[in-house]
Amino acid sequence: MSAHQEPAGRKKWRDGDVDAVVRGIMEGDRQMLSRAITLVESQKAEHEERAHAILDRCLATKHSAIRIGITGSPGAGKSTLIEALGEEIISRGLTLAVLAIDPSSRQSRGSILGDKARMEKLAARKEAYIRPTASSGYLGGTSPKTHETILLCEAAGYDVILVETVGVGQSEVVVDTMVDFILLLMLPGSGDELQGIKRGIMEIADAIAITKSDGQQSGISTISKAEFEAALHILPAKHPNRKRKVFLTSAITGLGISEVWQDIAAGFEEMRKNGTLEERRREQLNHLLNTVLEEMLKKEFYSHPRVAEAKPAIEEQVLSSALSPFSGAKKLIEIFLGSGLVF
Ligand SMILES: Nc1nc2c(ncn2[C@@H]2O[C@H](COP(=O)(O)OP(=O)(O)O)[C@@H](O)[C@H]2O)c(=O)[nH]1
Ligand SMILES: [Mg+2]
Repeated sequence: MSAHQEPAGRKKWRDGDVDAVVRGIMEGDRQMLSRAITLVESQKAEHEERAHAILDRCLATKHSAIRIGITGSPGAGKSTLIEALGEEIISRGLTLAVLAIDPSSRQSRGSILGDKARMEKLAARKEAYIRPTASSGYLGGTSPKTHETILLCEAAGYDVILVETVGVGQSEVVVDTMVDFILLLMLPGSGDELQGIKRGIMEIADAIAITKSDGQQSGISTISKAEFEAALHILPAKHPNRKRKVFLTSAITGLGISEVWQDIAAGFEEMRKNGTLEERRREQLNHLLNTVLEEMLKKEFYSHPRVAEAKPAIEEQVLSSALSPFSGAKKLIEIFLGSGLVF
C-alpha cells in the first residue's frame, strides 16, 4: 500500500477519499466497497472521476475471481438458486459477491428488497457480499458499470462473483463479455421455447439448469432435461473439449446444486490451465475499453455546444429531405471536430 498523505490543509472530506476507499476495499471493508460501487454507478461527472481513480488502483491488484453469470426469465428461480449455490460455495471455503441486477427496479424500488429478501440467509453470511443494483435502463441490466463493479469486487478479494441478469435476449450477450461461465436457468416444461429466442441464449450458455425440479414438477423436468440435451447436441460446441451439461436443480431439496458448482469449478480450472482464462480476461478488458470509449464519445458529441447549436437546423434539413441523413450526420461530425461550419 502506498503511503497515504493527508492533503495539505483540510480539503473536503470526500476529495482526499480515494486512498481510504481503495485501502478499505482491499482490507475487505464492505462499506468502502459499497461506497465505491455507488460512485461507479453514479452519473455525476465528479463521481465518475473518483470512481475511475479508484478503479485504476484496484485493477493494479490483479486479483481474479471466478465470474459467473446466472441468467433466465423473471421467476425462473435465479435469486433462489444463488442463495443455494452461495451456501455450497461457502461450504467449500470460498467467499462470494453477488451482483443482483433488477431491471424492474426502476418501476418499483421494492423488487430490489424482494431479491435481497430472497437471499436472506446468504446476506447474513460474512463470506457473502450482496449488492442489488438498479439496471439504469440497460437491457437486462448489464452495462459497463456492471463490469466495473465486478473489477471492484475482485480487488476486494472475493473468490467467486455471481451476476444475476434477466434473460431478455441481448443481455446474455453483454454479460458474456464480462463473465467466465454462463448458467442458463430454465423452468420445467419450457422445452418448446427452444424454437424461438432461447436458442440464441443457449448458444452462449455454458450449462443449463432446469430449476424447481421438485414435487409435482419432477416428471416434467426430466423430459425438459432430455429436450435441452438434444438441443445442445445439435448446436455448435462452445468449448472444444468440454461437453455442456444440463442439470436438474431444486433450491428446496438441494438437488443438483453441488453438481452445478462442480461443473463450474471444473470449467474454470480447465480455462486456467489451458490459458484461455488469461486470453478471456484480455478480451474482457478490451471489450470494456471499447464500450466505455463509445459511451464517452457519444456523451462528448451530444453535449458539445457546437453540436447542440447546429443540430436543430440540420435535423430540420434532413426531415424536409433537403439533406440526406447520411450527409446530415457527417456534417454534425465535422462541426464537432471543428472542421465544419456552424450555420
Ligand atoms: N418449488 C420451487 N420453487 C422455487 C424454487 N426456486 C425458486 N422458487 C420460487 O420461484 C419464485 C421465483 O424465484 P426467484 O428466485 O425470485 O426467481 P428470479 O426472478 O429468477 O430471481 C419464488 O416464489 C421462489 O420461491 C425451487 O427450486 N423449487
Ligand atoms: Mg431475482
